[in-house]
Amino acid sequence: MNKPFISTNSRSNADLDQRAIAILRENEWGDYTLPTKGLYPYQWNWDSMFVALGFSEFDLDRAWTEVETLFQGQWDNGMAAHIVFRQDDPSYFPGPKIWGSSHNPENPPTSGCSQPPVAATIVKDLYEKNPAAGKQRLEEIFPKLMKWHRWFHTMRIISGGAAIAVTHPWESGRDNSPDWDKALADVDPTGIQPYERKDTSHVDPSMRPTKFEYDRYLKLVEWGRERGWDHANITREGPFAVADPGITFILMRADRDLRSLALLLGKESAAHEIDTWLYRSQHAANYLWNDEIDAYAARNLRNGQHADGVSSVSFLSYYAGIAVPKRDARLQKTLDRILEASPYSVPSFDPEHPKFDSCRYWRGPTWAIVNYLIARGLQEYGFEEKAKRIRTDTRKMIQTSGFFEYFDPLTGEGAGGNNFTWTAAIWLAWASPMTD
Ligand code: 9WN
Repeated sequence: MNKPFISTNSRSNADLDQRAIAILRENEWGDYTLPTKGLYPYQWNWDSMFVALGFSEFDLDRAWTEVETLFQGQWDNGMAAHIVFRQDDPSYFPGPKIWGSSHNPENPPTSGCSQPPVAATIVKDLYEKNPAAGKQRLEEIFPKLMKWHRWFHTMRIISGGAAIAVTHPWESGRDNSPDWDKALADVDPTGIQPYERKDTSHVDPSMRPTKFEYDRYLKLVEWGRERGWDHANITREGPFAVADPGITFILMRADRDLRSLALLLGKESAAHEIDTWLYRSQHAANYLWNDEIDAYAARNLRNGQHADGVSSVSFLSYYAGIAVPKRDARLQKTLDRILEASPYSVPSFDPEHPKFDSCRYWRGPTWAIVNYLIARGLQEYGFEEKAKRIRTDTRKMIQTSGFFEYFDPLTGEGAGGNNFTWTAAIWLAWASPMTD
């Protein structure tokens, strides 16, 4: 079991650069990369895209390959799944049999839901690093990205709406965030098959989701499987559909980047189609804004109820390209308050909220990947000091604790899995002084 630690002699930055490269290499599994050995033995969607960003610092060809292998699991309906299973590994639960998603026998089996679509933005980054080397690969990946974004805009929207729904907390990538608490409590887990968790044998259970949550995660998987993973039906009628500021903002940004790639490739009609998606952005942001907490917040699509706490993804509005002056003044105050309360920002959940838990996964800990996205948006909107603060915090956490999955925002202590690929990737691409 991984024990969190604070190292007493922090290593030099050059050592950390080398160690980060070694972690990417050690977690490589042929043409794809594991989030970390033991805890996560498959290819995860947004992990792989951050991994590609990390690889692009020293092996651009390998970075493109990571993107390409993820899309080997793409469904005919366009979905790029949250996990691609290439073998059945007993060290992770739930594996391919439980998901039961035989979407296309020619492709590797996958899970039945998706994950935050950072891919188009990262593909644009890879292309810009070396346009000549990337042009052909961009041509090939572009239609796949288009198909995936279209899937979100058709399968994860409830009629008349614009914000993107998640139909499983795993789809959000922020599994046990308090954002899902109320909607998840409405899921009745009666009748689920007995199961044995594997995650708690790798990581201290106090850092992981609870049994209450896992029962409901499993119920949602069984519900989807029994309906043959009919995504439109699951979004419309399933037991759980919550508009997610994380995916909504990440997709908005990815749509903008995909649009510029479309124009670069001379694909005018694709650019027009993307315009129709972007046209609804402001509407989606309005829907998510919660006046009571001065932040964007998740919203249960079954009853319109807002989450009542601030998650770090609220601050992805800048990354998404959403700016509403009056609202932003309030959002900035919220961010100031949270930065003030957490020495190692940005906590995944408001440290002044009663549900905050500094160690438990997405209920408080700071995640390097989310920091990178938030700071990227803040920087683009001229909030340079805050972007710098977030980057410095990320650097400090890695320097003192190592390449952990996530960090305690109050102490900087590392938690969850160790030798974590996306933390190493973010170090290489953004947090290391080498990138100054
Ligand atoms: C379920 C791999 C994934 C990340 C998610 C993170 C966690 C899985 C789990 O690990 O989720 O998808 O079993 O806990 O929440 O964001 O992609 O690193």
